[in-house]
Amino acid sequence: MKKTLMLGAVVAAASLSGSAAVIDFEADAPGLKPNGWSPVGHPTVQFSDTAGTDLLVGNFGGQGIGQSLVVFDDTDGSKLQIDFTVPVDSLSLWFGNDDPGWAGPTDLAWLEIWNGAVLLATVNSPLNLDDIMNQNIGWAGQCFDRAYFWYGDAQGNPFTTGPSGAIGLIEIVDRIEYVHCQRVPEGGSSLMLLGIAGLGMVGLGRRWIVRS
Ligand SMILES: [Ca+2]
Ligand SMILES: [Ca+2]
Ligand SMILES: [Ca+2]
Repeated sequence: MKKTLMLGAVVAAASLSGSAAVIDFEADAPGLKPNGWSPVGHPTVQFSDTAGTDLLVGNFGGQGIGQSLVVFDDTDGSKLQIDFTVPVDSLSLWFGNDDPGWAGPTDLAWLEIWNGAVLLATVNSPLNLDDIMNQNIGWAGQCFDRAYFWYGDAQGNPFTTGPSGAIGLIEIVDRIEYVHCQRVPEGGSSLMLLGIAGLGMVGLGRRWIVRS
């Protein structure tokens, strides 16, 4: 019970201050995870595999940073779906398993940002193809409640195995940082500010009129 209360306090503090929370998977039991799974200490974040139920926490050496989250497998076109039950306005994550034996120079890491049914942004990053987790990708700007991360070709198609000999690259992510959206000031402070600004403009207008 005490632990639950403490977690609640940490989450509330993060939402109020806007400080970044970090998911590093070190406190999570290794093994398969169901879709909709939340890591220890982050009850407002839910991970899902968009094809099948193949999320797994484990230690993959330099492909992660200690324990990391993997989206298997290399043939089903999986993306990692991240849902935020409390909206965020900033997200970044580190990615690994950029194995040069299974990817080429035109392949990219992709990140899509959604708020409800609205696609806010699509960003991508080249892979440095050294099979080491030493790159990250992210986006910040306005509140959102869902993101997708995946490895794909230059057009964003996720990897599958097909007759063309398409390759597979399994997503491994770690050090996921997010910031809850800042709360709107209470008590109509925004309206008051608008009102003050409006009065100022009226004042300027009057001065103009007097001078002319
Ligand atoms: Ca980790
Ligand atoms: Ca999958
Ligand atoms: Ca790398």
